[in-house]
Amino acid sequence: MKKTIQQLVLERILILDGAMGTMIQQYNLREEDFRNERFAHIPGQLKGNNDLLCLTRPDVIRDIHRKYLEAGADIIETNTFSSTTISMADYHVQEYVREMNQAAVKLAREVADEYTALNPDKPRFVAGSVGPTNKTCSMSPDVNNPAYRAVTYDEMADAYQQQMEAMLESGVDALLIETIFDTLNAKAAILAAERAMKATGVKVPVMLSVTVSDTGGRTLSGQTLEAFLASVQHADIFSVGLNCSFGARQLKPFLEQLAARAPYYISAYPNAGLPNSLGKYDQTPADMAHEVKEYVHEGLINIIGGCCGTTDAYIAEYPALIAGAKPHIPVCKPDCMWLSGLELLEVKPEINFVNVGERCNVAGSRKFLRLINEKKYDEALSIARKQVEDGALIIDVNMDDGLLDAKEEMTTFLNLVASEPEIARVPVMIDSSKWEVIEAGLKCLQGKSIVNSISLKEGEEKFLEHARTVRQYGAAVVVMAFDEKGQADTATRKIEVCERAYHLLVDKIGFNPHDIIFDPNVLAVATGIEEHNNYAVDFIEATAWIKKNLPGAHISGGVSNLSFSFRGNNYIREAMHAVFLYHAIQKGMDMGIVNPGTSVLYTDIPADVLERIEDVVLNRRSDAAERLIELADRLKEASAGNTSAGQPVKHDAWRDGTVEERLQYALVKGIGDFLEEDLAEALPKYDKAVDVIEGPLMNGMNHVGELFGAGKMFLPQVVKTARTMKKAVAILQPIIESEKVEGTASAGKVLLATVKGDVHDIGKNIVSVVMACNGYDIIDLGVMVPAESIVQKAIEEKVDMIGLSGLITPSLEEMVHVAMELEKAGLDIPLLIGGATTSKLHTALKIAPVYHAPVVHLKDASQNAGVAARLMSPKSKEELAKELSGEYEALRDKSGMMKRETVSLKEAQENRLKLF
Ligand code: THG
Repeated sequence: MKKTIQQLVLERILILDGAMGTMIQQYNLREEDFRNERFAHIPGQLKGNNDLLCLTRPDVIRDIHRKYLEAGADIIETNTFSSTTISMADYHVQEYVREMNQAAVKLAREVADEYTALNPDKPRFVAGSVGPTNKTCSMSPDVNNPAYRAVTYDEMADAYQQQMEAMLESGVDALLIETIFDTLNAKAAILAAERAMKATGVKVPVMLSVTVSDTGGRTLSGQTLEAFLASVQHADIFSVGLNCSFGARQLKPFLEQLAARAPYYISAYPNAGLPNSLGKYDQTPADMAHEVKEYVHEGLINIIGGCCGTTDAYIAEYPALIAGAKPHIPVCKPDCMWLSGLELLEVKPEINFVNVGERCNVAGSRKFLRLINEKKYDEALSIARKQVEDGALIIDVNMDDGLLDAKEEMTTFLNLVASEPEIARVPVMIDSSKWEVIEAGLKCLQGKSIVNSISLKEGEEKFLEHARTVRQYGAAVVVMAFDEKGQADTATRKIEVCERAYHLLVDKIGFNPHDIIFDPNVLAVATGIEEHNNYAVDFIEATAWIKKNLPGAHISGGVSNLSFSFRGNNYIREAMHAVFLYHAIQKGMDMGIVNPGTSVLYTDIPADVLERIEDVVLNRRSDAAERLIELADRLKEASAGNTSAGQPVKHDAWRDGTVEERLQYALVKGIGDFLEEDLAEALPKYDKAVDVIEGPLMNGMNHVGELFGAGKMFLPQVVKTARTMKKAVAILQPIIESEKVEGTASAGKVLLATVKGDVHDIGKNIVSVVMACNGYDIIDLGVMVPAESIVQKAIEEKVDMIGLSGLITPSLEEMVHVAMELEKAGLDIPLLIGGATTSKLHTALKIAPVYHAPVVHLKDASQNAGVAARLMSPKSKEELAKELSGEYEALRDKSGMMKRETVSLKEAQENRLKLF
């Protein structure tokens, strides 16, 4: 009987194969290979759609699988990284995804089985490769609209489920959800895997592999690896690991982080080192093996393979490396609650209290309600930001108002929160009495959040159904002490309801007890109704009982409810909350929905006030309420005129700097609140409004670039910075316009695009701003722009120059493709090249040779205006072209690649001739 992966992983380190793309490149396939006769009718280019080769060149894919098996791979991955309707839509072949997945699994299965038959002691396995797709659920591709999403969670889950069902039916041994860059995409994939396994009746191990995007070790969507682990904690996971990102050496510290916390087997498949300036990987198999050896020796891994740049030669190094080595032993499951936003919140027993910010609640804050009603989301976000600054570890969000579309507002607000890294750092508590609103909220959050709330109000069945759904989305849950009879008010009732709910959740459906938060109902005291007097005591008693008798569970409550009868007297209210928390926390209350801005401490309350408040909270005398009301009235008179009622107004130290310093700080932190006043102050100091942009604002942006490069900022923060920059420019725009000399013509027309395959546009957007400020008309085609669209638009709009942007390595090749298309179309428009992986060397070697017009590489956005000005005058353009060709020539000579490039120029020119 063939051993399973689960059995083998206990015995030794398993070898995964290497890159599929790198191997495919070696076959030098042409458009006809990808297209074949079968896809002759499909418009656009199919070359580059590697997954399609399972249908059009199965011999090549089979050959690659065989090479990896020959090299010693225990597990081979199907050639299906992009085989979802979402990714395939780019190539207009989305209707074939089912067949593609089936064919891919069949190919891999056959070859793997053939090798197993040759040596049954080394069984071979097939993992279904599931990539992240080309879209992201938790980020907006549109800088102007951070709430926008190009794809929804449901669409993503459906597309994945379709792919996975085809894989499971065709015989995969595991599902490998890989190159995870957005945890919300991954959560949709995990849900899809569960659904697909249920639908097909085939259960296989689920493997996850994350890619980190910056040297700080975060995902592209900004999560730390610890936060990621919390987000996927609900899933039945076989292994977790890292792939792509960096070479083995650079990946190691992050692998260590993961292995120290993840209660799963650990996998790693790094790139063959870091790419050089041409986007190629130079590391040799022996070099890579040398780095991987450390993983093996330190017991970090269970599964090892290769990503970009690796081939069978790299994998062939592994068998000797792992022989006799001890596999990693997974750590234990956490013994506490894990929550996450972009960062992890570990609610350990030693944390005595977690405060949840209550202010983003349309029912609990008039201001928040007004802002949402008026769609002033920026200010509404400031309320959230302030709470986090004030120390809220979680923020509660509630949109339940009769006149609002709560579901839509929840979605919009949470999407906006996701693009505010200072807020998104913390987990969210989704607060609604409408189930559909809660579900909508869960679909927006990549972190592990809290559902607030479920209860036994509608009986056991509904309660458990909701609990199962909560778990499926990977959230923790607040359980209100409500049942079919209504709200539990006495200690006995609270205990009875919570105990019943606990056993249903834990015993009946195996809900993780650490993920249960009981809310025994904080109800208003001192209302004048005698039955209400013991409410706080009842809560505290129930808390003590729950803590002792329902292991793992947490206790929370809406603290501000307690003091409703003292509305209008903030000091008394806050003092009451402090007193209540002081007693409840001692008995085990470990969470609470509170106003994090409160400044009243239990120890600061004067003795006479404290006595009267404790009389009320602890229900110590029958006239307690009257005596507190009397005291409250006296205090109110005394503090008349003191509007802040015990809350000193906070002063931000950064506001004391020079205007340049403030602008830079605002940019780096992405704070738009003071831009108006700071820019107004800066303007008189500069000649022209444009100078403010090119001076202090660009300095700020450059500082951001440095911080990002040093791993001290992560992408969502940078995106926010770009938005703030945009906002600053929008404020200056009218002044720039008015400073333009009347009747001045446009400085020129510039077409900008992020090339196909790439979604990054921060750099491009900055260029757009800077160029627009310099009087250029900008036509921005956005991201993922195919070469055909660039050519067509350039002709239609008669642009003066084209700027191409890209951040990822494959964009380099796409830029060459665009340049070739421009040449083919007989155009003479200068080309500007920019973006993180681009370089002067690559431009000289690969792009300039295929296009006869000037091709200029720009190091950063500040160079654009200068170069553009030179391109606009025929004389200086010629000079620039000469300079460039000299420089490029020298670079080409230096790297000795002249010959090959001359050929491709000739090829391009021949193509051009064909057209005429
Ligand atoms: N349990 C759980 N969730 C809850 C509650 C609870 N969510 C809502 C609420 N109760 C907790 N949140 C608040 C928020 C604000 C106030 C009270 C509870 C509050 N607001 C001021 C008032 O009404 O006087 C409004 C002041 C203003 O407009 O600024 O007191 O119990 N699970």
